Amino acid sequence: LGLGLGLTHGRTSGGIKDTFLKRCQKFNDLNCQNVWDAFQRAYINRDPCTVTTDAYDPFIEAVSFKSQCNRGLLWSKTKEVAHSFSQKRDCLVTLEDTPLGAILNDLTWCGKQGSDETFTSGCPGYSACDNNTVRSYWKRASAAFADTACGDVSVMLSGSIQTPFDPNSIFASIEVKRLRSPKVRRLNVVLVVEKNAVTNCTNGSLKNLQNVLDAGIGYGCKEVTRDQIDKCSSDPEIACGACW
Ligand code: ZNA
Repeated sequence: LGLGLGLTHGRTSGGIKDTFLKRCQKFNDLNCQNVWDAFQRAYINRDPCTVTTDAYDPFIEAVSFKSQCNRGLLWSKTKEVAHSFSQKRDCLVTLEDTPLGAILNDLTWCGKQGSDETFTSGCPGYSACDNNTVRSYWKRASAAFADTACGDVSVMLSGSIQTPFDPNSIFASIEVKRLRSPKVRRLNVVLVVEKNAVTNCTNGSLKNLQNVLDAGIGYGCKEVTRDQIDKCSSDPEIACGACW
């Protein structure tokens, strides 16, 4: 029994810590051991359904942001296309292109009461409980990212669903509320339309988006095909301003 548990421990916590440190070290200005310690303190020895967004404050502070004037790209239900664009072009930057997002993207983690380990399996699902270890993290990191946005902000939303501006999304419930005029001048919606598109920029949920925007923030919406986005991703000769 002792041997079995010891082995599991070595594999699980060693695995995520290694990944975390490797990703962290790509950002030269970070003290990654301190960053890992601050991260762990948020959820270690806690029930994985009782981790609040505030628990990550020390970690967020340990990893500061550069402000993203005119380059901030938010996304909701468009993770793959948003990252395929932002990873190839410098003109737009998502949370996952910054340390806070890059270090934890696609990882699952949680703690357990009475244990000092980090687990990567057996964690509650993303929507299993409110104060979920992973979702609280993305809420907190998204808030920090939205706070650094300024000038023109872009958001990629999906034209393949009936409600591109989903009130339950982190984009709607957290990020939009933190965009404030006059620091943020304008929000440009890129509505990604593929062959299976079910809606366009006249969508009712997008009216709701305009209505909740802070007064003074301009609004625009463009329907852009996936092909157009891919073409701009792969052709650096096309100026970003001419992509859509
Ligand atoms: N990198 C991430 O994994 C991640 C990033 C997860 C959640 C949020 N974010 C931030 S907030 C990101 O940088 C965007 O700017 C914002 C997107 O959040 P959203 O508006 O809630 O968008 P979404 O597409 O509904 O969810 C975002 C991601 O969360 C998804 O791609 C999944 O990885 C995850 N997710 C959402 N709902 C579930 C889920 N995973 C499992 N089960 C779910 N029900």
